[in-house]
Amino acid sequence: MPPVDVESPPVEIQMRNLSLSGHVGFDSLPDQLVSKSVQNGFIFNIMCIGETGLGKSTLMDSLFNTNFESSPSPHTLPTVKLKAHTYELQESNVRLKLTIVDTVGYGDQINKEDSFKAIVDYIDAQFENYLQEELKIKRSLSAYHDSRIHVCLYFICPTGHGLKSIDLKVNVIPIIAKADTISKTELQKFKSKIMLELQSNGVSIYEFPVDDESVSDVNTTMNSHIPFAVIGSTDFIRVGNKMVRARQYPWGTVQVENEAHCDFVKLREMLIRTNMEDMREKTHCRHYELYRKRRLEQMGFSDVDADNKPISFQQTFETKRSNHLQELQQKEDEMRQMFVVRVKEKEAELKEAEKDTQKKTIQMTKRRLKSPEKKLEDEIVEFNRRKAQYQQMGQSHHTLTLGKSREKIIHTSYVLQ
Ligand SMILES: Nc1nc2c(ncn2[C@@H]2O[C@H](COP(=O)(O)OP(=O)(O)OP(=O)(O)O)[C@@H](O)[C@H]2O)c(=O)[nH]1
Ligand SMILES: [Mg+2]
Repeated sequence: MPPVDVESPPVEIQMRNLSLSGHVGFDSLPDQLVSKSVQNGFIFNIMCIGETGLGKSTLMDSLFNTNFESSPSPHTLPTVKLKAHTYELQESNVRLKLTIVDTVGYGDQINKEDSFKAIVDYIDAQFENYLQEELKIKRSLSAYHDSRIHVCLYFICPTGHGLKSIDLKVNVIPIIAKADTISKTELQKFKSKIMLELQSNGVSIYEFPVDDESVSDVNTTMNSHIPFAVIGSTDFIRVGNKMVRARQYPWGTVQVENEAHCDFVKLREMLIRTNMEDMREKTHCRHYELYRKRRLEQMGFSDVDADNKPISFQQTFETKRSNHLQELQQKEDEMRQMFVVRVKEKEAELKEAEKDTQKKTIQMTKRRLKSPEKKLEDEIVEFNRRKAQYQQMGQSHHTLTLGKSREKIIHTSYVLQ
């Protein structure tokens, strides 16, 4: 397929304000949007970070006024494990697919750095899954179960000290857990101390938005109450004619939803009733956007070229493709050259070996030839010796015939045989 020409001709765009002379109907768009959203249902994902037994599960039960039936975690895990549970909830006609991610065993390890890494990896993995879905040619984002973390509740122990410098690329809301274990005067000091520590550790926390007029007042007030000091409970007591969540002690009762007792209501108001949609939006438009940008840049994509001129996806792709082909060609050339060198080396080795073999064969043949030659030489020597002896004997025989004893002649002829 020929490349698509991405440069469009300049078009002059004119804007004019017109008034309508009758009802058209597009004023129903917000209603259409609401109806569609309600039909699709909503997704909200909460991550709870906090030490074992800090009241995370109890708070979730209290926030959503249900029983998620979670079981307590062991204290002895070698590493932090992340467990996600998804629940389908319904209130009026609105369906909510809620996922609660628990950091099982958090804070129980000696090496706290590793436990933090598991959390960051989990958060990134959810962003990555979404990105992969988005990059598919055949996307099904409407049916996709979005598991990106919309809010991370960071549970702080009221007796703890020294906050870790967590750098999470999600909306973080710090909360003081089990706030019934801290006195009123201590609590204020503790809150300021935490805010200072978070600031000095460079932890960026989620702030309730103040740009929307309808919620700017309440959100501004609420921002000043962070970190919320909360209490959770699965027990109920009767107050008047109502059953309310409470914790009972020998000296009295704390009510979870009593604003004089703790900030639970403030948290629920901010987290669920006022800013849930803002957290969903910020997750997508801010945190995910940053992740996506970083990942696409890692993959080598960019909106501008080296001269800062806009560059299309297709151009980037073509450049990457030709670079890749060039690299492949270079590798192939290198391999070919290497092959030639290796063949030459082998040839030389073979020649050397051949020479060696030839030498050895000649030596062996020589050795083989040498033995009959030696034999022949020996025989010649022997023959010559005998010949000389015989000649000598001939002479002595002549002498003998001239008068030597018979016995001697016989002896000589014996030697000659
Ligand atoms: N004092 C006090 N105790 C609480 C509060 N919330 C929970 N607890 C108690 O703390 C204990 C642990 O509560 P969980 O909600 O299971 O704590 P968790 O953080 O989910 O614990 P793991 O999941 O095991 O890490 C239980 O005995 C709760 O009753 C609270 O606000 N104040
Ligand atoms: Mg729990």
